[in-house]
Amino acid sequence: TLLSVALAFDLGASSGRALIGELTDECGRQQLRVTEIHRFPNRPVQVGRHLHWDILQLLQEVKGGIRKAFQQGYAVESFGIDTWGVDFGLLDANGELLGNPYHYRDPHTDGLIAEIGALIGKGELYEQGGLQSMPFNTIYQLYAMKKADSPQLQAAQTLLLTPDLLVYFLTGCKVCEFTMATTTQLYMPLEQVWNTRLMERLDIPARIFLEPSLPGTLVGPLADDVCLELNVPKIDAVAVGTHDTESAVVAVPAPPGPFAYLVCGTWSLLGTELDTPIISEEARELEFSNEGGVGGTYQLLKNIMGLWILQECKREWDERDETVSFQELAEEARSAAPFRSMIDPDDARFYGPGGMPGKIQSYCRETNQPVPESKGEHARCILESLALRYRQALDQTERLAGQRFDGLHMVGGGIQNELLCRFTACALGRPVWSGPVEASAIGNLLVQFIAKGKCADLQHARRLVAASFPIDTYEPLDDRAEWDFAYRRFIALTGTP
Ligand code: ADP
Ligand code: LRH
Repeated sequence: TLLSVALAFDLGASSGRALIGELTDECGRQQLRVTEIHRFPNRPVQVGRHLHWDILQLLQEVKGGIRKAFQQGYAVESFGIDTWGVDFGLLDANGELLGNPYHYRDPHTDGLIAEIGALIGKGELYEQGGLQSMPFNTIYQLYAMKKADSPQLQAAQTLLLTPDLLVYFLTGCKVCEFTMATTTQLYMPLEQVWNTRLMERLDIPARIFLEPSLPGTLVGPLADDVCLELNVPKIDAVAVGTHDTESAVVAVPAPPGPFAYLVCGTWSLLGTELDTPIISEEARELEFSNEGGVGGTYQLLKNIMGLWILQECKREWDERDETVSFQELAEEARSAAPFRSMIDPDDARFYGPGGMPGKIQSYCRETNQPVPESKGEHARCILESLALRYRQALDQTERLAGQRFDGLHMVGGGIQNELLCRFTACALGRPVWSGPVEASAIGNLLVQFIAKGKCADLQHARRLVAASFPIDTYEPLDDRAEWDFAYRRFIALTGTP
């Protein structure tokens, strides 16, 4: 029996997709069946000095996904949208979008971590926001606009974070979903209120922030004109865990009890799920984030540069007409020599777009290591370095949470890189359980089912994932000594145990 049908849009920094989720019950055995009906690239656009998202193109793709769902005969009852964190659009007094949203990698936030840190105090910022200071956090973006005397910011009446903005375009309803709100660094997770005092001190207008709504809130139905345009019925939008990372954590197939996870895509988010934030001195020193999650959880996690580095190498090689797939890159990495050179993936030079192979080479040259030349050597260097960074972040998570984890759950697009999963298991000396790939979209669907009372809670949701999707296990190999030695080199290189 078909219990419920929902539609999820998951927009990552590199691509977006629409998945249909059908919740079924066969003789008391519930399962979730997912079908991908639409996939599209997410390509930022450089305009003058600024980097923007093509928000209208993304809206067009979402509309296309809704239309396709009904054309293909799915009796969709609701939809939800999750996206990458921190970014936003500003609405004027008439509810119209003021300008193209900035991409979080726009250089206008360069230097602002230090500037706001000096103004407010790094300790105070962390105590109040509980977040790793990343240059892209909404606070720095708004401060950059303020410093530029942005007429947009002056005219702004409402700030809508990207998923809320897309939902607004489709329904006309304005909400601020909680998990995204906690990525702004302007929200206080302990007090559970906006940090209006900090806004005042930075001259960021408090009027533009809406009261956060919890994941699972019903936003409203598709607007009449959208239904007419797409020739679809008035289905409801649900504010899911609209931050993609939080949706992904919902779909980690862990049994009850503490677990460690790695959400592996453009970024690598490694951490554990908690009931309350940990905002200690040690957490501040290690710069761990406490992000609001689904179902009253907090995610203590480290934001690691991730497969962005490989993605950017691939983009550069593709542009030079040496087109290569991620699969081929993994193959070439497999045949390259092990532990030749390593990078600190979180070195600031790797953050901005462009020239990535050259940045890796200069890092290796500066640190007196062999310089990677071939694509395989670059890819091997990136994948080994990421695996070592994961070991470091898992150790730190354990220290902060006072837990020991038997292994690591990996979810997200990056787990299609089997070599990375293998390397991670070897670096950790513990098993890696990988799957599902489309964790964010699946978590998005599950929160819709929870909102409709078809699924009880997070635990029920995770049981459904475990029952519905294949999970692969990677055991460490017998090259422990080599990985331990490489880890010591990595720690010496990055300087933080
Ligand atoms: P995001 O949602 O952040 O855009 P995804 O979760 O879609 O990212 O993951 C994208 C990453 O997954 C890419 O950077 C790439 O490294 C990896 N990837 C995607 N497809 C494959 C594949 N077929 N083989 C190996 N890796 C892949
Ligand atoms: C991953 C992610 C991550 C960061 C970044 C901006 O897609 O959401 O959690 O916040 O994007």
